[in-house]
Amino acid sequence: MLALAGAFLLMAQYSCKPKNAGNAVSGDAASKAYVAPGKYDEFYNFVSGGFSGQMSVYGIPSGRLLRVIPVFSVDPQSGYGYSEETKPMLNTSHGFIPWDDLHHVEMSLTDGSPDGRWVFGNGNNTPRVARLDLKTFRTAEILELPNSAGNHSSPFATENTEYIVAGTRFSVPMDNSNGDVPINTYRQNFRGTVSFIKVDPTSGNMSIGFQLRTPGVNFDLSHAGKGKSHDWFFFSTYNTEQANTLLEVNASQRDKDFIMAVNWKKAEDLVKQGKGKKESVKYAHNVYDEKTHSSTSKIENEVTVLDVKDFPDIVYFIPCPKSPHGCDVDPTGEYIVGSGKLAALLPVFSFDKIQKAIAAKDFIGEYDGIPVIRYEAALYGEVEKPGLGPLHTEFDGKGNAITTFFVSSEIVKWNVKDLKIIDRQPTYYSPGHLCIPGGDTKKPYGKYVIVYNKITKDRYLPTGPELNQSAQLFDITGDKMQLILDFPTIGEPHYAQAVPADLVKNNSLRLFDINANANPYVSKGEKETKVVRNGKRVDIYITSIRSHFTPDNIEGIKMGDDVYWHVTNLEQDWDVPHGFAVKGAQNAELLIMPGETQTLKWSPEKPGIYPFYCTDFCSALHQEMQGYIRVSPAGSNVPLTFSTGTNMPKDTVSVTPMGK
Ligand code: RUQ
Ligand code: CUA
Repeated sequence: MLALAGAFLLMAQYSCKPKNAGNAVSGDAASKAYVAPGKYDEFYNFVSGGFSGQMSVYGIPSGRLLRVIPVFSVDPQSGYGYSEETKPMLNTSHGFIPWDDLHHVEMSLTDGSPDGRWVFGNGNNTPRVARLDLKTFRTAEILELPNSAGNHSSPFATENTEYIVAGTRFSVPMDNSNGDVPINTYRQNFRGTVSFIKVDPTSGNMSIGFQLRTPGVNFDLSHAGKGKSHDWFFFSTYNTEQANTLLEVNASQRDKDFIMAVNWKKAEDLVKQGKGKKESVKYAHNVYDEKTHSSTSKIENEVTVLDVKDFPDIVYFIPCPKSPHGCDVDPTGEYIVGSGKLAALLPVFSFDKIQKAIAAKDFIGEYDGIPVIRYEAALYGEVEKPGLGPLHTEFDGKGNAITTFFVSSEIVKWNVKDLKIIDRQPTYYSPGHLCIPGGDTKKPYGKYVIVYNKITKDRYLPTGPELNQSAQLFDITGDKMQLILDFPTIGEPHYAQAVPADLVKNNSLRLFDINANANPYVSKGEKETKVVRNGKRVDIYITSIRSHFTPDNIEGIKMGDDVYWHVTNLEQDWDVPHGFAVKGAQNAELLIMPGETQTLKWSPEKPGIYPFYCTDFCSALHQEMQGYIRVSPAGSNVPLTFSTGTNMPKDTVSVTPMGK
């Protein structure tokens, strides 16, 4: 066992380089990935940014980067997390947090298929789940999760997005207990949590429906059941040893960890019957309002908890070899694939057999009060000699599965029914997640698989000690998977999902109606602009339109003032943002969309003249789009004035003719 763990580590460091790495692309590959200039891609690909905390959007098959959407990390480019309107999005029970680690994306589902409305992402470090609105490609909501640490097994949707589900990676003492305990009292004091987040079917608004309190294991990944297994949820677990130190050795002791099967319908019923306990906790709920272009953050203080040891008929453990990572359910809902990182085979469990085993109480015992089903009783079969270090599996909609193998650097296609291997292709190098469009849904679109590699090594021109991570696109329409494109990615991509472009592109919002702008600091035209002093607070209501600001000359600001620039973009044309920046501002720029108002706070640190300008090249006279603000000493009697086009120079300037 230890030898295998050692090999895993070794190969992760010196990842084996497949043979013929250079010439794996055959003749017609380029035409398959080629999307002519001006033509649209076939699929949107939503890709997690890992430690960048963002989500990026690519076109498939071209691999073109379309957008980076800020989610958990501040974004100076758009002002997200810097503007007064967006700061509350990053509030938590720990205060303002400008960063997180986003691993998994999940698109909202209707009847088990993506509906193109929202995409969810997890914050791993300070446990949070975000909902992005695909009308605006913006983060619309962020919900913090109490009783959690390392929100990794998250966010995964039930078939109609009834719930977004999140399992804690770290088990920890619960928030309402004294956490000041010796670390080696793990087994007494540390517990796990799975959160069921309710999603309002119309607005998408999230709230924690309930949490399950579980034994103190690590949850890694999960997937909801589908079709016949609709009522169930499956989670991979590791560290069932409940070790608290040197996990690479101590959490690899047991021959099998568990897949945890949860009957969430039954849990929901129990909660409806009032069986849950209310616990007092603290977590932030942040919502962005499209009408005011502003977010609010509210601290919630209660959660309903169901302890699974009091209700053993909602949770079962299924032994699964060697630290399973991915936990993937096939389109029919019958087959559940557990990918043991250190296992030499790939177990496929049968939902029907699991149900029979539960009915027959075919258990080998209990783990922390939870029944453990006999492995063979739940097992459909094993894929033999699939590769080394299986991580994740997706489905092609034709009865096949494709699995990534981190250690042997390959993807392997196998048939779900007969468990026979059909094809294997090298990837460059060490693939983590993979994405087939719709590949974890009821109706995969198939056609491509995109593989997200952890190591790029010699694939691109070197850029110092760090190379971007990389995606590889394969055509999977034939028997053999064919590599057709490599493209670098942002941050570290973990999971990604892809959907046909039409599902999203026709709903995309193009501008905000200025008449519907409900931001309290809007100026709906240049006539409404003004500068208002209230003690040491100065509010500047300013507009931008090609190619000037109103006002663009402001005087009478004094040292010690806090200045709030409320910039309204009066444009009503698609794709004409204006930017705003003022010298010495210690936050970032604003990038204001057509019809929108955004606010930048500025506290000048010395008297003088401060230019401000538009940062987004908006017209031929963009470079003329600028202004000045004058800051005077604290006691000065310079009156507050503001104007555009009237504060003319005291002197004129002209070219003095030669010889005069
Ligand atoms: S993980 S590379 Cu954080 Cu989804 Cu498997
Ligand atoms: Cu507005 Cu440049």
